[in-house]
Amino acid sequence: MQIGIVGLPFSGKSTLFQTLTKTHLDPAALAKIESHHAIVKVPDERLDRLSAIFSPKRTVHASIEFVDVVGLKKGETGSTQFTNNFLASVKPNDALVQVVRLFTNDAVPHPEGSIDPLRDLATFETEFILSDLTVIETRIDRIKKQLMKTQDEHLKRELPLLEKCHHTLSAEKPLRELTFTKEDLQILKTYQLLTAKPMLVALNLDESQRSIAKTAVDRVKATKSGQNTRVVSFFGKIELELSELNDDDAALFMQEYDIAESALATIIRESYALLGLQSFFTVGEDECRAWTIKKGMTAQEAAGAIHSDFVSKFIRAEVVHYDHFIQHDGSFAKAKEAGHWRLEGKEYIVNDGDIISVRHS
Ligand SMILES: Nc1nc2c(ncn2[C@@H]2O[C@H](COP(=O)(O)OP(=O)(O)OP(=O)(O)O)[C@@H](O)[C@H]2O)c(=O)[nH]1
Ligand SMILES: [Mg+2]
Repeated sequence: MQIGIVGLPFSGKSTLFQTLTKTHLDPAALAKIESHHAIVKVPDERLDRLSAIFSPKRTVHASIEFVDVVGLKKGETGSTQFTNNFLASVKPNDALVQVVRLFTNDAVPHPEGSIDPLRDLATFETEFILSDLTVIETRIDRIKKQLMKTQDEHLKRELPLLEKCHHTLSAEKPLRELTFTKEDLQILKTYQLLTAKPMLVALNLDESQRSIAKTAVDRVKATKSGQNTRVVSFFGKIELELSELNDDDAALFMQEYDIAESALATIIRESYALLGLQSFFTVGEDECRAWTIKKGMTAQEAAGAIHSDFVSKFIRAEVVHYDHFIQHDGSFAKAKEAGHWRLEGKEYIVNDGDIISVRHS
């Protein structure tokens, strides 16, 4: 799972990237033209607790890759230029975090000359819609030509889908506002359409703007519809300081600044929700581990996340939910006695927090 951090120049992308990934980029690295990648452990208190119970040799958290997407340039007219290079680096991401600037800082002026989050969001939307329109129009032309030669069933199914997308984009709406079937998504995936990517809008505020945070979030939310967009706010500068502290100092710091949850935790949680992800666990003396899967996956598909061989060799899954396991003192025997230990088949839909052991041939 890869999440791209995008936003106008000087909006705080690299600040957020360093906060999330707890990496430090020196000025030379920041000035580089390639995007920065880092893999982040997904914090999960449940896994920490399981690990305390089993004392395994290894504890493995789920992970997400974040990318600080660079490449937006200032054009000759002074406005930001969305180069093909930049758009190409956005494409491989599964979801986007768009950093939008609300903080003021005279040392780094906003590239458009003023703070206006709705305008900045609209700028991105327009550019991404234009890029998707080009991809879709080219594809529609090609399909129409091919259909004059052959009556390919697959192409016949694809055409109305692309026409539906074209219609939406022509009305200046992003594709993430549409609902697609699983099959549609499979077809669209190959085109890596920018406006189809789930998006988390992250408003970057100054510590002194605390009182306007909620209004700012609500104002952006009012312009966004659909389940594939979420909006949060964060305090870029102090969050970066927070991420550099050890756990004890961080707790004190959060108390002092009245921060309920770190940006890292908020953004990972929201990204999980946006991407329809959830975790299940495997436990034992060797390893306690959290695995990331899509919501709605069956036990057989989930087993495939552990090992691709498990899909064909799957027999049954032993399942106890984390909550039941903890309620029964972290004992499988007690959970079983209370009727919370189940043997499930291939079609069982896995729940967030299930502890699973796969029986396979
Ligand atoms: N006052 C204030 N300054 C911030 C905040 N977030 C970032 N900055 C400053 O703004 C400048 C740009 O931040 P970056 O994180 O490098 O922004 P960026 O979006 O990666 O910028 P480019 O990669 O150049 O497009 C830096 O000098 C930061 O210290 C914030 O929340 N408050
Ligand atoms: Mg940067």
